[in-house]
Amino acid sequence: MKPILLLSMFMLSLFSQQTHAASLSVSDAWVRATAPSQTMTAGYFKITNLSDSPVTLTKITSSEAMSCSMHKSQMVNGMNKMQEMSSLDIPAHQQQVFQSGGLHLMIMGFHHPLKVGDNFPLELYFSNGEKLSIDATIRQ
Ligand SMILES: [Cu+2]
Repeated sequence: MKPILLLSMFMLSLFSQQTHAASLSVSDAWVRATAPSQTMTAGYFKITNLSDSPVTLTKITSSEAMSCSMHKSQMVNGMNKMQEMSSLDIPAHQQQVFQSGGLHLMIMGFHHPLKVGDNFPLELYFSNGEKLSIDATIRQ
């Protein structure tokens, strides 16, 4: 094999190691669009812990809103109740799904009405020091 080819393969393997170094991945992130007078909305996504250790999601923020809090909807005595969660554990090689009727992100104090098709930036902070910046799609 020619040295130049070996070198480029080495560089390629270095690159792919780096892109897979993050132990967490977020997919299918979206936020519900709002009417002009609406003051809160919800966000949903799937989060996967690709690592061999449990990781805790400790905080979510957005540059476009005053507050983002993690909530869990539960049926209590036939009534739908929301409970605020200060953090969320993600076991090793497991996924947590934020979806309608379960875990969700409650977003309050956004600066503009959220329009379908726009993006909504979110920052997720984790107990292992990792931080993920994502763009959620705004949908109806
Ligand atoms: Cu809620």
